[in-house]
Amino acid sequence: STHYDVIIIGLGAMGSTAAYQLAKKGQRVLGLEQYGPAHDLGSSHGGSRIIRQSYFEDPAYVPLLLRAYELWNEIERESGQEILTVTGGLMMGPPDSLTVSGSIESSKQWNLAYEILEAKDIYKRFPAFTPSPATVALYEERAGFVRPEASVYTHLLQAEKYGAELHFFEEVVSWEAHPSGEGVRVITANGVYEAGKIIISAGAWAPDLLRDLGVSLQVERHVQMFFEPTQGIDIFSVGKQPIYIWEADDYVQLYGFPSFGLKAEGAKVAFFRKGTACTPETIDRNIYEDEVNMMRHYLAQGIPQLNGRFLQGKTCMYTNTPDEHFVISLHPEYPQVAIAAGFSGHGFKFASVVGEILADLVIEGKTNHPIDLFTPQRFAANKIV
Ligand code: PYC
Repeated sequence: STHYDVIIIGLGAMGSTAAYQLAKKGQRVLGLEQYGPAHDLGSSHGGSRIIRQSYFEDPAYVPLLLRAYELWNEIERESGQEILTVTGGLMMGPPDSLTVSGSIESSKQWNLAYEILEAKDIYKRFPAFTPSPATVALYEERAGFVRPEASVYTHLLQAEKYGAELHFFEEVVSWEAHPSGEGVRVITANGVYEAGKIIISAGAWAPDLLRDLGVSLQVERHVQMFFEPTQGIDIFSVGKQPIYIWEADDYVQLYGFPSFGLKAEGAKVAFFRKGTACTPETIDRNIYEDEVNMMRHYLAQGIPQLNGRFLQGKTCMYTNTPDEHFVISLHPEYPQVAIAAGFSGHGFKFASVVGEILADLVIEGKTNHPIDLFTPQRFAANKIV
């Protein structure tokens, strides 16, 4: 049987970019995916994901974002496929909201260009928004969106061009790492595979595969909603409408996009966080009127022209860590195992650089990218801070 350098479990956002990076560097790669390429059952579908640099979650993400942009541009050049669209971005909310204050902090720390807009300036420049008088916004010119399905698909195609072997509709039953620190074995529904290293990038399916890691990963159900504008699509078009994260006066966070792609007669909007706990097996894929009405309640306040006909809702999963920071690391016990998990609803924009980091980790055993924030050991019991 073929002996691989690296087996990748899960070919979604992160597995696809890792497969691409590794194959390009000459590694013999086997990628295993339980569904088809760029499927819509996990966390990498719905046409668009926000990308931004003034990162309110933590300034430590900023250098990774700067590299992510470079790599998004690189895969676009290499493939001829458009993945990243820059639209500008508004981080809106009360001045003391994390959305606004955290974005300002990251911008200052990394010297990123930004503007602060008062409520009336927001409305003047971006008339889709009717913010309350207390609202302010950080406007960031380089924010925009990436196309998740196009990213996954393109990285997989390029990985295959560089020689990666990709198996779809092949579910992993179990994996084991040799206690010596060398070699792994993966058992699937179809066979047994051996390799020097393994990457576990299984998204919402990671909690089962990573039980021994000491990190509690909680999967959540979320809904991406598409609404038709009440007075024409023009003010929601790319070029006029930026991406936005809006923390309402009650500190509930929403986010949205200009009109694009799948439901081009409408625009996508969703709640950020506070989904309902689920597993990939139990997630309820139905969309309920009360959740659409909950969104309408916020649209009526802040984006009234988007409060038109409900066009479509699509469920999607977050896989949350307790502190909502990622897990990207070699396994604490097995150095031949790399993990990318718990992206907590804000990972996709990083997929390009996470692929590079995972390739570093399995080839070099380390990376020069700053990933200290993402160690699973931060959750270890009795950790001395
Ligand atoms: O990462 O920008 C983001 C985001 C917004 C909503 C969910 N994730």
